Amino acid sequence: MATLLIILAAVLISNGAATATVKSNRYHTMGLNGKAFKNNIVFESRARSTLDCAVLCNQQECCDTFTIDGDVCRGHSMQGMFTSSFEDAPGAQSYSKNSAAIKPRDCVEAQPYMNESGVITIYPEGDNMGLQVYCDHDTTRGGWLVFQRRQDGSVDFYRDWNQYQQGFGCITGEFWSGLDALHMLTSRQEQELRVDLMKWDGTKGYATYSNFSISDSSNNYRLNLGSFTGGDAGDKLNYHRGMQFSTWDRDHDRDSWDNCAELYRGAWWYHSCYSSNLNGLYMTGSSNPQAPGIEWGFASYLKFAEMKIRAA
Ligand SMILES: [Ca+2]
Repeated sequence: MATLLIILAAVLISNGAATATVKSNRYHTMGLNGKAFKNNIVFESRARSTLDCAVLCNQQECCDTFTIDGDVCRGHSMQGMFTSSFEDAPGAQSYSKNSAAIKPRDCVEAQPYMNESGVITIYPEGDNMGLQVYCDHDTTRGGWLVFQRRQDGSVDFYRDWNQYQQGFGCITGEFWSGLDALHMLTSRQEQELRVDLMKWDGTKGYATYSNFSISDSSNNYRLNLGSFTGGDAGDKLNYHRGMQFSTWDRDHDRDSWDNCAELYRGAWWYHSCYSSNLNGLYMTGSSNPQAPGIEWGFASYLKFAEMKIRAA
C-alpha cells in the first residue's frame, strides 16, 4: 500500500504541474474495502486502474473521495458522510484525501494543526470514520466548524427533506452539512452558534448564541437554543427556538394554512413563518414578499451567510 501511495502522490503532483485546477492531496485507503459510497456522486466514469480513478477525482473541484469497483470509478463529495453512507459492494475499494496522522474531534482540536482556515477531516466519535469539515480560524478565537455557507448562488438550496438530512454542495463553496451530521456534532458537547452575514452594500454583521443543538430525526431536528449572547446583526433566531425543521416536502411548521418552506422557497426551523431564512433563494435587492430571499430580519436580502459552531 505504501508503494501505491507514493506512486499516487508522484503522479498527482506531476499532474498538478500540468493543470492549474488539479490539487496535490494524497489519497489513503478508507479501510472500507468491500464497501462503496452511495451519496453525493460528483462523477462516474470508466477507469483503467486505481491510479486512473485517483487522477480523475483530483481533477474535480468537489471530489474528496473515490471508489473503484472493477473498472467503474465513482467520485464523491464528503458532505455529511458517515458510515451509514456506504453500501456493500464486494470487490470495491474506497480512498480518501488527507491521510489521518492526527484525529481531532472538532475544529477547536484541529486548530493547532492548521495554519489557516480550510478543510480537514475530524473524528467526532473518536473512531476510524472521519467527517470532512471546513474550519474557520479567522473569526474570533478560531476553531469554528462551518456547517452552512451562501456566497454566490452557485448551489441550489431549495431541496427536499432527504437532501437536507444528508447535506449537499461543495465544502469550499456553498454547502449545507446535513441535519444528521449537525445533530451528531451538537449532541456530543455543548456548542456555541455563530452566524456571520454580509449585505449587498458590504456591511457585515454577526449574531452568537449559547447552547445550540439539533435534535435527532425522530424529533425532526428540533432547534434547541440557549440565549442570544451578542452581535450587531441582532437576534433573529429566538423566534425559531423549539421549532422542528421543515422542507417543502415535510411541513413541520406552526402555520396550519401554509407550507412555509414552499411559500418562502427555503428549508428552516419555520414557525409561522420566519424572522430569519438563511436557506432561502439567493437573491439581490430589497426584501419583497413575492420573491423570498436569504434573510436575517426583513431589511434586505443577504449576499453572504455562514453558520458555524464551536465547542463551548
Ligand atoms: Ca404548515
